[in-house]
Amino acid sequence: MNQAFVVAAVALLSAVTAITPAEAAKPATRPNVIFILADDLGYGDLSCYGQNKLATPNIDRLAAEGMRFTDHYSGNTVCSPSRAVLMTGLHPGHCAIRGNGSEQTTIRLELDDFVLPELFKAAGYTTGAFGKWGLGVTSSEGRGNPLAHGFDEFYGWKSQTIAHTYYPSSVVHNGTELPLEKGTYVHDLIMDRARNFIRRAAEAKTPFFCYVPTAVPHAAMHAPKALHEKWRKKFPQFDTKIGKYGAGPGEVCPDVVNPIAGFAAMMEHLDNEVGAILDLLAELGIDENTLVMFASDNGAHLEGGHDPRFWNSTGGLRGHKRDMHEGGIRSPLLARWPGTIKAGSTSDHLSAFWDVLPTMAELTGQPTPANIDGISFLPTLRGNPDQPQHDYLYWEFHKGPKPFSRAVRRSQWKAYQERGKPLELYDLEADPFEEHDLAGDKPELVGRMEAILVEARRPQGDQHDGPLFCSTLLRFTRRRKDHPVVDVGEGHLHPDRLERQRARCIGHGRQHPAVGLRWGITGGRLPHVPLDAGPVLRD
Ligand SMILES: [Ca+2]
Repeated sequence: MNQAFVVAAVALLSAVTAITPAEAAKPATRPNVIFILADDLGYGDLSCYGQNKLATPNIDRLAAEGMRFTDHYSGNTVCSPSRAVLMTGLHPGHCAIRGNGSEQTTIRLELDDFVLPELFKAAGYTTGAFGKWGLGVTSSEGRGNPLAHGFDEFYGWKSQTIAHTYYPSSVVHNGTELPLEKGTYVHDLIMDRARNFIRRAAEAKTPFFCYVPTAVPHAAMHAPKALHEKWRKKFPQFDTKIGKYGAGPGEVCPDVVNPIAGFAAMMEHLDNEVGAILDLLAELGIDENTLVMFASDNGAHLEGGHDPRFWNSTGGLRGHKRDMHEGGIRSPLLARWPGTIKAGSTSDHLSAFWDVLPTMAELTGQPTPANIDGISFLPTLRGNPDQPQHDYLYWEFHKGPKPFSRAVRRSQWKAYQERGKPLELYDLEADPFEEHDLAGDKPELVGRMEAILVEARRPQGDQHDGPLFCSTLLRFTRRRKDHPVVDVGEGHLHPDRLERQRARCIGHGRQHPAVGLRWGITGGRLPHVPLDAGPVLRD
């Protein structure tokens, strides 16, 4: 035995014996992850972020026993594009989904996107999603279904617009639509399923990723009756106010007497359920091996009779859902992982939804996918000061074919631009509520921000009309034996119709020469190949 080996062996032995019992008890690999995504919850809606008209003691436990981020951002300012960013790790200048749209065609992830649940699958996790998917019809075959993107189990609303009511006529479990009795408050069934999933995975000793995209507190302001009555007594002055909203298609969306009380009751209910999840982790003995995160998909809303001004739902930040001011995109982010994340800690690390995928890659020991925009914030969670930083964060939001509003955050500086209007510039350190536009005083900085607005994005065709329809329409999605099957929205195209559709796609490409078409075999994750020399292949 050579001397160097002996020295190394002794050093290793010393290192092993130096480990304290507390360190030895730390889980070494593959922690469970629970990601609770609130819907339209504002930066100021949690008491740990300053809410003082209602309390969220259980959600606050995530902050008291973990880390609270002050400068975290949603993926976009409305549901679908924000969720697409969370799934893909691409910021809104690169992510294909940049606005809400048709659940049949425009807001579905691509089958060859490598997305968050697939990352967990690659790491050997069991995966479940419970609530509002927001990226397609969950009972459909193919791209709209969360099971096509790496989830082992899905239980929740059939579609994003049906999730506007908490009393839908059906719920979807693993692609199958199940009728519900009239008056069933589906949110409770969903949360039960989420807890059942956690329990089953823990008892099977399988690491799990449990994604809980709850619809709370999105309109309609439907809350459990007893809690709603409790809050009506506290705020009787709003009993004359009726919250109206709609859900579709063909769904009943009851009016809400006193939607102010409805909001408080929804929040209390969600808070209790987060508490129930934390109690379950303790009961199952997996507290110290489970990372629980909580965030919101966009800022506070103004719908269904909700009054974010009464609640100070944005915490004073300017703007709401659907715009790019801070109140539309800044999100709470809480992360609790006892024994690893320092209890009661706060971080001002500049981060956004596109950072979640690489964070989870690092957490699970998986390679970070190439060409994504996120940066892992696991060092911050672990208290490691060696945290790589973004040069900037970028967003764009589409209400139609072109970006409607855009924003850049770079250190304390915020650039904001609505279509057709001059760029505005704010110093968030001195002016957190974006009240003083400094664009006229800082031409050099404005120039840099304008350059970022150009460099940060790839052009995108109109996601609401033909070109994307073509890209949806004419793609091989899988091969069944020797028969290529082409995704045509909700159905499949057999080989004898292929030529007709191919010709139609070429024709469409010639009518729209400025936009690209995608064409390729995606079931086997092969590269896309051009359909025709005419259309430009879109990345
Ligand atoms: Ca939302």
